Amino acid sequence: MALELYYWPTPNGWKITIFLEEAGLDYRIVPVNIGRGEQFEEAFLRLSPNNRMPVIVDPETGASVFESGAILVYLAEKTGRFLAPSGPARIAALEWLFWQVGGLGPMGGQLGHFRNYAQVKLDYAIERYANEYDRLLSVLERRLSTVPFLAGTDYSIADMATWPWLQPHERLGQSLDPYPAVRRWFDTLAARPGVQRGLEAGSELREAGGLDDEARRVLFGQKGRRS
Ligand SMILES: N[C@@H](CCC(=O)N[C@@H](CS)C(=O)NCC(=O)O)C(=O)O
Repeated sequence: MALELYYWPTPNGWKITIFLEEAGLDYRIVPVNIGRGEQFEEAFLRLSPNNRMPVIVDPETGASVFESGAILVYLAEKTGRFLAPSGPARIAALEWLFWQVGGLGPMGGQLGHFRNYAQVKLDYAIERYANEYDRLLSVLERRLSTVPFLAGTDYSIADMATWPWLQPHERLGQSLDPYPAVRRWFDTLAARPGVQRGLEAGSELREAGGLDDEARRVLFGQKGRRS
């Protein structure tokens, strides 16, 4: 039976479509239009107490999992792929997975907000998050100068979690030019058919459901639910 993926095509969503495509799992996208505020609906809150996508529901086990890092671990354990079962490679994958979820994702998200969406341009905020995103790129550079993938020798869920937050680096006003090892790793992943399919998954949803004025108010406005 197909896994259900509650999803909208954004970096946090792509982490999961990339895994599902790489592993060749059968899944069905349930769109959660975050531009229109569907993440705040009561039925969704029962699956995702933090009102955010992605979420998966596995009809085979009845499990419902929110938070992209937890979903990736769940899927890796379900399939026995992209996460070592024990030992140093597993710990390394989890280190970099948590690094992404706790650092690169939120910093990239804030940078995107202040650079591309905020109704008031705040130079201080843009500079703060740009510096932090850049610092995290230099952390990646040190790691990827010594190993081909974040967990070491093998491609893992840590790479799948991190790549989607580098994919929009140009839109975030950042360059990979100072980081040759990051660039090599970025291009290696970008060339993988599974990554390309993950990035494409549900892209038609975005075109069909761009942000209208009300959605912008909810997500980004001063009086919206997130202000
Ligand atoms: N820590 C969460 C973050 C998820 C997240 O921020 N999702 C965004 C889209 S990329 C979302 O649902 N946003 C809706 C909102 O901000 O109200 C995870 O890794 O799953």
